[in-house]
Amino acid sequence: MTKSALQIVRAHYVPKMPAGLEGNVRIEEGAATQSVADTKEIAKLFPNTYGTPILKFVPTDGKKSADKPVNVGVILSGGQAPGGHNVIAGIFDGIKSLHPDSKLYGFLMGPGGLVNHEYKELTHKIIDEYRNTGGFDIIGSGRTKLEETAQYDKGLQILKQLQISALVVIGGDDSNTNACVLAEYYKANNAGVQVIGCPKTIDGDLKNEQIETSFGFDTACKVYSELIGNIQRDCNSARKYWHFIKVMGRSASHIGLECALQTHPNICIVSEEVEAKKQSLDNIIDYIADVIAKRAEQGNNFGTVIIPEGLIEFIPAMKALIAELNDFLAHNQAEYDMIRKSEKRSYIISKLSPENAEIYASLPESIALQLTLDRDPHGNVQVSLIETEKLLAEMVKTRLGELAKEGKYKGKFATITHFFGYEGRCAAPSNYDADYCYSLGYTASLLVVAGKTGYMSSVRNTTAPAKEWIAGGIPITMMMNMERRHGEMKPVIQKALVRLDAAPFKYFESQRNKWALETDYVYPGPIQYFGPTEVCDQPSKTLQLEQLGKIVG
Ligand code: FBP
Repeated sequence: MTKSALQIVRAHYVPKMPAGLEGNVRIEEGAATQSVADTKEIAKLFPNTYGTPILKFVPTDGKKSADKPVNVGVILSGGQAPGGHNVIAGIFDGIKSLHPDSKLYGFLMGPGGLVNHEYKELTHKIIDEYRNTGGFDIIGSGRTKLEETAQYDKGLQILKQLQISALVVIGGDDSNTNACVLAEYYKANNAGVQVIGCPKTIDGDLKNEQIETSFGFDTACKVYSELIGNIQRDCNSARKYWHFIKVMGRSASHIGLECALQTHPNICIVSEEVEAKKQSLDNIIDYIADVIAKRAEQGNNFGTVIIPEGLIEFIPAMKALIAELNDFLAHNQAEYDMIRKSEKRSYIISKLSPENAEIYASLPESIALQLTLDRDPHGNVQVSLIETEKLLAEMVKTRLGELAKEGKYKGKFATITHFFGYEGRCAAPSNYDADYCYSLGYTASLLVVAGKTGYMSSVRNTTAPAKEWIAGGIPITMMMNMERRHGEMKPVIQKALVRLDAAPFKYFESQRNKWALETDYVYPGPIQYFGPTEVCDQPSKTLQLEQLGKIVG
């Protein structure tokens, strides 16, 4: 494999770790825990793994070792996120440092690899090839949902065959939900296999009191912010385009908000605010058109609009429509697939309630069809395939035309649309993600050796220097609630949406009118891997505001 100069040098980067993980550790246990909501239902569904305490690893004297080798399996699940390879390197180094004969097996292409018995042993040589690199290609990833006992039993066969006593699932909220269900099943059946989760997703929506951030968010946002900054410098140079930029984040707007904090665009829509204020699509269009008209009055016929990928599902009327579509398609997908493309739209209209049928009928043909595309295996609309940026640009153009007729807008409006998602998911991890991921993996290995199951690896205090980070384990049931999926109520990890009362949004809110009219762009430039710590090691602005209450760098 030909390597870039950066890859060759970066392979030697030694991730910074919490001081507590460098020597021997002991476990400090907190009090019994409860799920965030629906405690009775969750406790009943997870009788063997519910309510366990929060764990913290603290340094202790003595030699760091395990009595016997441990064989561990690892799965990468869901969308790629920078740093996954370092989580695996951390698990590998962790189990090897505790016993040199320990083995790590990677299941290929996601949870499906476990069920289909597709795996490979990860050796020193393989791990060294992938240290500090982006991507999930070391073993591949997939979105198979583990939800049938037949799958768990099939998985158990290979785990037994390879004498694997613990499985680490690296994934987002849905995949960690799977991990928890699997942990419960194996415990209930005395299978002798522990299951540990690791918080991954660029979307940043797997976080709570104990999990500060999901890995990959930091790097992905830095990549998008570099690109947005470059676009802003271009549009401030040519002064002739409005750029409508959709950024990934299937549900929550954390990515859009973080990019706004890093780049100061003229407009950033936050889905959670749209929902809270019960805004309609027309309200959003009016807001964007108003800013454009005001900038035009100053002679500035250019600007940037950041749009979160999940916006459409947060507009209350659209949300109701999508919910009905989800339920309908969950039960009638086969029939829908048989309908000819030209008749799909009228077929759907005939099946919806009158209110939703009217909204559906009012959408442009392309967007209407995009709303009925195949759901992912978890029953979610694939919002990355819905071209919201084009929809908004089109609708704003029409609105500006109306304003011009009323004599309220005199300007030129030319748009360019962008979608940034896949560009950032496999970038070489920033120092933050390289360090955080390695520590998460190493911590997972300690949870395994401590015999724990149904826990998520956690590393906290990450706005402090890495030496002061705190490693531990959080019971996954603690993060769960009941939600409607595929037309049924299911236990799932609660998604962390943008909180409108929390510091990142509050800061954005205090600045956005200024950013709208002044051209106050920030150009963050590319991620730096070598150089002064204030350039290379800064955590995301979201994390700085959440943990420290201010932006420090
Ligand atoms: P995860 O939640 O699995 O981490 O994936 C998040 C994400 O990157 C979203 O931002 C995006 O909507 C989705 O994956 C795209 O999915 P796919 O990779 O299947 O196209």
